[in-house]
Amino acid sequence: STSGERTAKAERMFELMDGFLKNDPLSLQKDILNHVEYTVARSRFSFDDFEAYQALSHCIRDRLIERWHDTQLHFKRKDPKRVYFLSLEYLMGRSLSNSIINLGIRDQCADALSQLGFEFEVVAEQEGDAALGNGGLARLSACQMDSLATMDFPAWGYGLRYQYGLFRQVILDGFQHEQPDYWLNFGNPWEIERVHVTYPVKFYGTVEEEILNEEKYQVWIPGEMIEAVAYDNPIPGYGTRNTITLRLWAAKPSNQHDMEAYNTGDYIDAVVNRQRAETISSILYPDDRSHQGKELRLKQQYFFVSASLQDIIRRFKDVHKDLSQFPDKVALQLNDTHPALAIPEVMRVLVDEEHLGWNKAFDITCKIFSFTTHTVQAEALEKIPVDLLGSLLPRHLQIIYDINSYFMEELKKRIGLDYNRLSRMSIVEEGAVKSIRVANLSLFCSHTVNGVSKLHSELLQTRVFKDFYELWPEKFQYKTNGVTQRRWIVVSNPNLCALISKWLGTESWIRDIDLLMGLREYATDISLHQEWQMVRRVNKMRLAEYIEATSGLKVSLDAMFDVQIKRIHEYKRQLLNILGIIHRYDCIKNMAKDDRRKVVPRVCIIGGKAAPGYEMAKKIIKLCHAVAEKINNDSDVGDLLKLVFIPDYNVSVAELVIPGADLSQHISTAGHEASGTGSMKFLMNGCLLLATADGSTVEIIEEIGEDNMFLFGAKVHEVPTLREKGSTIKVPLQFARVVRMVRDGYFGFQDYFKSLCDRVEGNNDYYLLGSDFESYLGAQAAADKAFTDKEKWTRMSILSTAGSGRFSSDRTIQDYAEKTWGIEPCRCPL
Ligand code: B1N
Repeated sequence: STSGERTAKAERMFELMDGFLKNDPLSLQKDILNHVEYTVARSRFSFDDFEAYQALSHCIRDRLIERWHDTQLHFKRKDPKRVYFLSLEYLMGRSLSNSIINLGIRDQCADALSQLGFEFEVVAEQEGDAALGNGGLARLSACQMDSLATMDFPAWGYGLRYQYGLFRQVILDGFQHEQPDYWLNFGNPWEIERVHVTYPVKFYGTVEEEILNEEKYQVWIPGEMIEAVAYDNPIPGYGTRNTITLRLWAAKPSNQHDMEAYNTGDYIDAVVNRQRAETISSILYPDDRSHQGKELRLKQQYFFVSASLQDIIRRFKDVHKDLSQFPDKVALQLNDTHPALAIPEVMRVLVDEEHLGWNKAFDITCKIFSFTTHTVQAEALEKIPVDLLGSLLPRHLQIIYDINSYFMEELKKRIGLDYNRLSRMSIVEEGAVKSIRVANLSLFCSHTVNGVSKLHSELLQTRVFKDFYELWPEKFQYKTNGVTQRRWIVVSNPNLCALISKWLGTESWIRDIDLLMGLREYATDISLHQEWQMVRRVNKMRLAEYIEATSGLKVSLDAMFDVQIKRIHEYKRQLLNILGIIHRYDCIKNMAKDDRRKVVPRVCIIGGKAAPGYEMAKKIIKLCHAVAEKINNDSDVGDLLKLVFIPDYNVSVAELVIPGADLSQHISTAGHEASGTGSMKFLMNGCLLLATADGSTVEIIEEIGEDNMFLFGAKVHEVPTLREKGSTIKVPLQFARVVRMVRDGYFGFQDYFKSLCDRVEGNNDYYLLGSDFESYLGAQAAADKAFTDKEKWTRMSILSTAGSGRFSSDRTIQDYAEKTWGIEPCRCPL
């Protein structure tokens, strides 16, 4: 049929469908009931909150699909340069509220539900978290997808569809236990299975030489083939029709390769073997930062990279013939080194399959990749053992060696035969276990590299990648992370959202975050103060109810809610926080009764997961519980001090806790937190920060001023000297005292906590808890004092929100689009 006929046919069908879905409450109700009947298949008038959630989600999904189709069609017509964001992790959390808000139909949905006898909040809470990631890096990916969609950028996210997300944390007797998160149990309305979008992904085998038209080519004869199936997750923008795609790959056994097995072998065994293919995408690795050179992890990385690139190249070739135009149309963003196998994979396709010639292929490769690193320490950089890579991906290993020879030649031209430096910079690390330095590969083959905060980027230039920076300074950029105000204010703090809009006289700040600055004008306005305090109090109430429901502990709303929520790591120093709490407890105990009236009451809240194999982190969790047990049951203390560990910290828990926090702690040893994004979420919500000058907090200080937060601790440049001094540093007596209390078994579990105590004393105190302790207590005292001055506190709180604009992921994405990817918005017409 001609294209004219096709258009006519499409128009006829569209008419038949009665146009787009409608968003008035009545239409929504009809659609909800429709889904109750036909999708959820419940008897019409008896469905519960969860089924209402399912039905409403499907209604929203239908609406997303409409917009998503239009967006994809629009992108296809306009054919702009696209960005492909490659990340092994996305922490999406819940989708319902977020989608409804971005579609701009929150009130209509709430009306529709209430007329059916349901409450919107309750229904939304039925949804489980999509936790396909570990922590900050993964949540950053999710925030950036929201910004890419909202700002109309032609972008795709690619990742893996793990069947098991990040483990659930269960606390038994104060110890962390991990339980599998089989999150797809109840179905997932937010994805669309694309049974026809599949690609074969090859592994193992050998490389052979082949001669074609008198040219030599390398041909990879794979030993195993696994099918990648696409699952599309539509990501709606706010205040725009644009809805982009997060495409996640699942592994399925391939139908092609094992006919032999069926014919000759045991049928049952053959099927069982086939099924094993699915393990590739079955589980998310729960360690952030430590890499172990596991084969499955490497398989996951290549699996997702190979499928994504086949998809990207197919899309390009649908329109263009000549791959030399690839860099004009495609930007590939490496989210840390996890997807770095994309580099040799692009080379392999261009050289072995497209026969482009090495130089031309390498030129194209270097023009399309950009690389973000989220790591601070050299030790945390990924390495792939050469043996492992050679067996799993023999051709890729060859290509990496070829890239390295070329790299070494180039280097020698620049620095001569400085062998120390050459071996430091080499992509191949010799040594007991010969391995590939993935960061060096990524650096050499990307046109730009960036850290995730100003401080972090400087550290990259002066420490981790110093050698590279000296030779290619123009490659280095810095980007400051950001978080999306749609999720972290509009969804999670609706009352504050309404208040901000009221005082600014507009909702435009939801798309244009700089407008938040307008709040500064009212920072001393008494009526704003009253409304602000009211909103904060309601949020605290919500949090207090949650605490009571999860831990049985009743907390006073007049106390300062002091929160530290993030992954448990020694460098993040949850231990410093706990030792500080012990000190506070000790002081209260030793006070005369009369003096206790002067104590500012606190509810200390700690939450976070420890990697299953990270023993020290697990001990910190146990210590927190042991200390809580003691304090919370001490009648001398009462409401003056409570300690709560919130179990199973995740995105939804964060949405509840952050708006209810008065004070939040970001207390990593200076130079260890690449950025930190939790601080930004608290800041947006008007929570004051108690922090060290590390990662993003350095820039937060620039925005809101040092006097608007509680800063303490050694600065980055002081850390090395302090470490050298080691046990000769005088640690405050209070510090020695609280560590001794733990050592002496004051909180029980004396043997178990011994190694934890050893870790913070003398030369072992690598993260400098001892030397920062006094200054930490000073900052805590300053926070207490400020809290007693309600007006001052409220002003600081308003100024925090007002100063949070720079930490929106909209700003981050604008930066990437202009300075790294070279892409422009492509807005789908309404
Ligand atoms: O990335 C965040 C930063 O805000 C944090 O400071 C940083 O610690 C975090 C291997 C990681 N760095 N590295 C990881 C995650 C998973 C994994 O398998 C490493 N995460 C960070 C966003 O920039």
